[in-house]
Amino acid sequence: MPRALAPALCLRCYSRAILAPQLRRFADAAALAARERADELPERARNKGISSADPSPGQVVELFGTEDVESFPRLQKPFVDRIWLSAKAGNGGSPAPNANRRPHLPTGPGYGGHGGNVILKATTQIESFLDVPEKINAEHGGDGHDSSRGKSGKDYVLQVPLGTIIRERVFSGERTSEGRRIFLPQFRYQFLRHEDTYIVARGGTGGIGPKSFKKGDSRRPTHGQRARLELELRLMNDATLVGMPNAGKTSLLAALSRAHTRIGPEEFSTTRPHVGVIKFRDRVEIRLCDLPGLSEGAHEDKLMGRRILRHTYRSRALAFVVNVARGESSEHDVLAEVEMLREEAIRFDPLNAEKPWMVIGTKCDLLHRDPLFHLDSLFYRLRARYGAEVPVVGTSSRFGLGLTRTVRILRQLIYPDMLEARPRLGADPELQRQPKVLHGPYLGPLPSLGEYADPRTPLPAPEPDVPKLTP
Ligand SMILES: Nc1nc2c(ncn2[C@@H]2O[C@H](COP(=O)(O)OP(=O)(O)OP(=O)(O)O)[C@@H](O)[C@H]2O)c(=O)[nH]1
Ligand SMILES: [Mg+2]
Repeated sequence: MPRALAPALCLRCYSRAILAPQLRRFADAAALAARERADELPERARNKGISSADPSPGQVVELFGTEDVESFPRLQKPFVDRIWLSAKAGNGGSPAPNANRRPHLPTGPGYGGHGGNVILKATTQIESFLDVPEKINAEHGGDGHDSSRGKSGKDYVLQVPLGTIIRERVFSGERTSEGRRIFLPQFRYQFLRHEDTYIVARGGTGGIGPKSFKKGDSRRPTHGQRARLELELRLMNDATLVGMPNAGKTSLLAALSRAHTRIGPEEFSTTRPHVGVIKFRDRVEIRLCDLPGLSEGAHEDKLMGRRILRHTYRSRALAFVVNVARGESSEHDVLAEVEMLREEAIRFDPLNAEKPWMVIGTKCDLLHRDPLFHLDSLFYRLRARYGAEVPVVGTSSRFGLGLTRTVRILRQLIYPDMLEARPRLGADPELQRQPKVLHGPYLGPLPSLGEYADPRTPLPAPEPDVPKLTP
């Protein structure tokens, strides 16, 4: 045997002896899985309550529609958007007893240090009040001692997410039947910019010793302020997806942006709001917020409706998401569902009535006539009812249909005056020949010159100079 063939033969032996049995095992496993999948269909049909051997087309659609490759169950990070906390600023320090202050001792023991303030600071780095402590105490000012002035206490700076509203809980003067005081919240401030700060409790001033001044205006140290606060987070976003449970909101957000969380066939798979960012090539950004599902009565906090709707407060447009592939067994009309959702949003906050809105029909990939029928009827009935054209888009998050149109409409709703981002136009000789888009010498007629538009027409000779009359 020639030497060069030896390794090749060895490889063939190896593949026969070791690889072939392994491949056979793989093939057997694949065949078994395929057989199991084929057996599964009647099982799923039975679970859905379909008993006959030949299900109707509607039932088939429903059956295949729920068949799913679900996302891996993702942990949704706990989210806290409303808390109560008590803040206490530091007290002022006492001066050293009987200390003397002289002109050559301007910062001597006659002074106590000032107490630290409690300051809230907005940041984009955190998203909720999860790690905010319930009690905050700033440092007290130090007492004056020996020959030195008391040290001022350090400020306590608490970072809170952007979109936080600060309310102070003020004693209303009334008590409950058990004698507990009733506090009512009063608005103080809201954070809309990164690194914005607000002092919620001021530290006390340090005391001045009794013999500090000859005129005797000594001062006792004062106490730091105490504040009972209520912090509420209303997320910063440009548009919100509002819809019933299982309408496909999270799938849509995941298809449109990089935000990704639990998507599942069960209702209320989303338990907290998520914000995804859509970035355009001209650096415009749209923050889209996905909310948990809403149901009728949400404005009365049914199924935590008010706590969900609070995040629509800062959005500039609302997108109502409805599942248009609802098959034959749909209980509700699509238009009724859209109107119910809008009504709930408006009842929660009347400002929502003035926001531009659109309707997004989801799951249009399901092979059924219903998506088209529902979308069509929605568009015409909305137009008849509201006079203006309400944008209605059909989408499929699973197959990426209608997403560009959705994004374009959202952008038009949020930034109606801004030009739309268009791909750059290729070099077109026709374009280059028009005035104002010249890239080379322009040789055509210039319309502004009127009858001398053609450059070959000689311009008229200048008027002969008229001799000036001398006085
Ligand atoms: N066929 C199809 N199924 C979809 C589409 N979008 C979502 N689904 C399915 O619909 C189900 C619900 O999707 P989600 O995105 O979790 O719906 P949701 O509105 O966020 O639901 P909640 O968070 O519970 O309110 C999941 O089983 C998805 O796989 C789609 O475009 N086509
Ligand atoms: Mg969801």
